[in-house]
Amino acid sequence: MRICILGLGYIGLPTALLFAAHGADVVGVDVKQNLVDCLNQGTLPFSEPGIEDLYRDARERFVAKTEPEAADVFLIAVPTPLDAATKVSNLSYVKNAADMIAPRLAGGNLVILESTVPPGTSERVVIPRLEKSGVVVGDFQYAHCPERAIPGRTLQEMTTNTRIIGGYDRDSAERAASIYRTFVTGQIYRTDTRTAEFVKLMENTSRDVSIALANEFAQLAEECGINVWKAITLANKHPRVSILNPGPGVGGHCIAIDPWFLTENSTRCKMVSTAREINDSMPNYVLHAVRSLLAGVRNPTISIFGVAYKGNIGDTRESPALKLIQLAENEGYAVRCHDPHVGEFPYPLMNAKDATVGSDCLVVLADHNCFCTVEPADLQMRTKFVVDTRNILDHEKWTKQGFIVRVLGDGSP
Ligand code: SAJ
Repeated sequence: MRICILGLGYIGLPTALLFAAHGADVVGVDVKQNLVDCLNQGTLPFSEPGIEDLYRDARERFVAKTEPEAADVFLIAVPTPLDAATKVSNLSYVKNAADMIAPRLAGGNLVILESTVPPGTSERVVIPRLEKSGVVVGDFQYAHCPERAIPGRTLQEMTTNTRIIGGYDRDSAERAASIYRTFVTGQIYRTDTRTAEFVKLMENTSRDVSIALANEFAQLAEECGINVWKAITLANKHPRVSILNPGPGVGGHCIAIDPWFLTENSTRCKMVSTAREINDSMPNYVLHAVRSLLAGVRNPTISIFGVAYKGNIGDTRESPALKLIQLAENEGYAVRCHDPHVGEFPYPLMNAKDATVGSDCLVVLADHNCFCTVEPADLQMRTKFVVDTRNILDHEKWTKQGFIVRVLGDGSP
């Protein structure tokens, strides 16, 4: 089987390597020439547990190119960004991928869309573009199979998670299922394309709303002088309650974006957009906590630990750190950043010592495990304030070293 995978990002590349390592001949396609060159020379563009070993297993059957080639199966895994100004999905990469496939499409081919899209996109946008080939759907097969793997555990989850396959027709769903079966050990559920598109968006929206609720609880708990972390632990003892963790906001390329895909055509829904607003406002709330600690400190400097959007990964897309840094700089603070997991970031990254020497407040944003073992005695800060937005530090240890520790939602006055 020959598979042509368009988009070699966080989803497309691992998917391509998994197919190749399980016996398919894979052409990975990306418009970025330097990414294609690097991959063909053996350099991976990002790290994920297990991906280097997988790449070694896949290499014989994987080649990267900038143009698609004729294949039995085409798989689209390109980004679907959100237009920040309009909060409407930008489908240009998906359209472009379909347009690139069309001239190579033949009867009997299967096209799979993995990219997350608003409901109806397969029928209204992707299939009509593919049909410009002169081959009509039915003569080629089509399925939407949204990816569900979590960054940091991508390979494991791509293999073991359940998959939803939305087939244009029964044959399309069966064929797509049999292809994923080459490496997926989780259950495979079949449905239609529009339902599959909707299900994917519901999943991420549900998580966004749950996090927003935790963030709202954190703010309410503070107003009541209650520690939200202790309260959540107790509430979660209930057999049917499972509250998530508050934090500095929701980042990443999925949960911070996908809910808008669900509501972009709706005139009446409120909860989804309210949750988005709550989560987007969390950096403001964190800054508020920093500001109350730093009142009276002249020319304050703050040190941000963890600019990745979440713990133990190096991905900074839509990270709450970006907004917090901008807000803090606009407030007149000098901001220094430290993140051992992140390679590239719009602001300079420093080691822990340089980021904290002479600083007035340490703000822990991403819950990297390595931050739990930072020794407060090693830090030479001017003013010993800490804002722990993830409740991950050993607060007793920090307090013993003279730090005033403020945990997001801890109810302290
Ligand atoms: N977060 C909290 N509190 C929590 C959990 C998460 O503040 O209790 C924050 C994280 O710090 C992060 C954001 O939410 O900033 C999102 O992180 P995440 O770990 O919840 O999810 P993602 O964005 O890394 O991956 C999600 C996953 N979706 C679901 O769990 C429903 C993953 O399965 C999807 O494949 C992925 O989106 C995607 O690509 O759509």
